[in-house]
Amino acid sequence: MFLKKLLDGLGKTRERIQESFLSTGIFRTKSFNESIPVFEEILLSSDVGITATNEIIKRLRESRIDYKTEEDTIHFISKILTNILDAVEEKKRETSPPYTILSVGVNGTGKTTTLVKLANHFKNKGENVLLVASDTYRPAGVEQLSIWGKMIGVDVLKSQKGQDPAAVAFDAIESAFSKNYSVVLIDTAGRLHTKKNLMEELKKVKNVLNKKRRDLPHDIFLVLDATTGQNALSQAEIFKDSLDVTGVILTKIDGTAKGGIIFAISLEVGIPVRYIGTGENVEDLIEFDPKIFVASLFEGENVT
Ligand SMILES: Nc1nc2c(ncn2[C@@H]2O[C@H](COP(=O)(O)OP(=O)(O)OP(=O)(O)O)[C@@H](O)[C@H]2O)c(=O)[nH]1
Ligand SMILES: [Mg+2]
Repeated sequence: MFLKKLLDGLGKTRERIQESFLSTGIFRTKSFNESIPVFEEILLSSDVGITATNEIIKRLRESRIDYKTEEDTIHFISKILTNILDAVEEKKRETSPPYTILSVGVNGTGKTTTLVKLANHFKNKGENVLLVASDTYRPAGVEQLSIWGKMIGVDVLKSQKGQDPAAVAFDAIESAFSKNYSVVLIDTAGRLHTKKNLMEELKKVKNVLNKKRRDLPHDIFLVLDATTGQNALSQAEIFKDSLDVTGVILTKIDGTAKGGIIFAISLEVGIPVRYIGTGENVEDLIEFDPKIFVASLFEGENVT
């Protein structure tokens, strides 16, 4: 089930990589040196990006392994790719309730949808979840969250248009303490008059939580839209500079062949990818696992 979702979700990126391998016969009919530029092209066309592609090719050249079979080659390439993702993988840590997550990102990347998916995920694990509509910039956002909350059976803390998002976050934590919510998910705006305003507002939300209790928020998830490719990368740089982003959630991976951006994010930005969004429904969220992700790119149906 989990794997099928990943395989379907990664459909276009997988096709791009697998078809390229099959049709060009690289590392099979061509020599190592002839294969390298073709492989480079495959990586670039999947939006792995120049820096990450160069690094992967460098590691491949340095290996100087005499690949006898296609399996050998794929196995080794998979190892290189997994190592890149593993290098930034965040270790699981203990958090005391309410486990508090702030979602941030530019407008339309999928923040609200993703928080609803997370709410559903935690609710199914038996947690008492509160969704918080801290996007006070766009009233439709509050409405959107309320509707979803009702659908999945999770409480939603609503806000008024123009209300201070930091005040909403403050109320949310008060409410979590008094009503024993074990998970608090705070949705924020993606658009304000300027980027600077947005960053300042998000910092304020974070600081209010932090004043309430030193360990809050536990996670700040940056939501990035995979279909925007290299653009997502520059957003990651900007948000990382302004906020202590603890993880990336890469959405809309189902609609793009640009899934390779995940390697650029890991290698160049150094933020671990924590979840990936594979569709518009509440179940379409997968906890990210580097090994399974890479294996499913190459091995498809054979992954176990
Ligand atoms: N195919 C696909 N669509 C997605 C995914 N995640 C979100 N979407 C769609 O992307 C659109 C925008 O999603 P929202 O959750 O409203 O994005 P947002 O970041 O909250 O937007 P703003 O609040 O306006 O900044 C919606 O149509 C979602 O259904 C995904 O993983 N796959
Ligand atoms: Mg939203």
